[in-house]
Amino acid sequence: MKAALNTGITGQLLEKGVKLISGDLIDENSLIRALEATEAEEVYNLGAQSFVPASWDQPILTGEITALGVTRLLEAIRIVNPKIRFYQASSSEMFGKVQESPQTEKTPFYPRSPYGVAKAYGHWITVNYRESYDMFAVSGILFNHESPRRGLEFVTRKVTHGVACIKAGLQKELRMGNLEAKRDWGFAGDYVRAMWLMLQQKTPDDFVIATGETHPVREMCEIAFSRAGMDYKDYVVQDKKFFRPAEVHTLTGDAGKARRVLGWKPEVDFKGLINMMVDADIDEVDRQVKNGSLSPRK
Ligand code: G4F
Repeated sequence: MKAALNTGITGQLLEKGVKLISGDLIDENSLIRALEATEAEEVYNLGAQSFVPASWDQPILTGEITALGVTRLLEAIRIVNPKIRFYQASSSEMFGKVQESPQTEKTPFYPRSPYGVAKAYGHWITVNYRESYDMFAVSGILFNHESPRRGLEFVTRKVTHGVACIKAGLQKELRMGNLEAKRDWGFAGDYVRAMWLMLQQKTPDDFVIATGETHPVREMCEIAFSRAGMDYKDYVVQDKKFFRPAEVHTLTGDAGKARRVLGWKPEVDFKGLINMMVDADIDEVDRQVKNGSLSPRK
């Protein structure tokens, strides 16, 4: 049985046959009950307070969920069935103020936000349970991964949805933060395949998952607006409100180990990814305008 622990927001686009079970990374007993009810063989922990700016507003909540939540889940596995294979969603945000480039599994962490610090804890507690209890527990150090299902607060989707809204006459401009920040962006579908591969190996290990290409936010805006026949310079406005107290300026991953050991490589390139997201948002906004749930400005 495929089961997803519903720790808050119910996804609108769940695959048929997936059963949602209520639970919370703050509530140990709910995790134990979910593992017992599903007789899970593999657990993928993608649960987190995952929006970096929110982690400065709610650093303690972020630590409770994104850091200690991992220990609660590992403890629940140890109690119910220590043979369960565990995947922890570690993050390139742990590299923060990067100590070398590109970043590999051996690059030291220097997180730049309460979120990054919490993820570093989650990463090391996973390593520690593997070494302390001989559990099959692995971390995927995933660089930014995006798709049309991305939340609207993250930069790629904010831009692609903004493009669709501007094209439909629903808004006139797009207010953004630091356009010079650079990220290594890949397609979430490719990255989920890597997560699954990690749990099918003979021995547990940690892997960087990335494309190895880095692009500035500005270039992402350029591609997204031009897909809809517009020039981003006519619509994008920088606003101090969206700058962060401490920025991660640039991230580039080296997924050489994943390529060698897992046979993994990404199939969607950067431009293909942004175009896919713009096309999906244009279709979705059109549909909402037609059914009256969104109306153009007079
Ligand atoms: O899309 P973002 O909010 O993603 P961020 O902070 O890199 O984190 C994402 O990827 C991580 C993997 O490395 C995950 F662990 C994490 O959970 C999340 O999924 O911002 C990307 C960059 C930043 O440098 C930000 O300053 O875009 C810059 N940016 C510029 N203007 C903006 C904006 N980000 C957002 N969200 N909104 C803006 O208006």
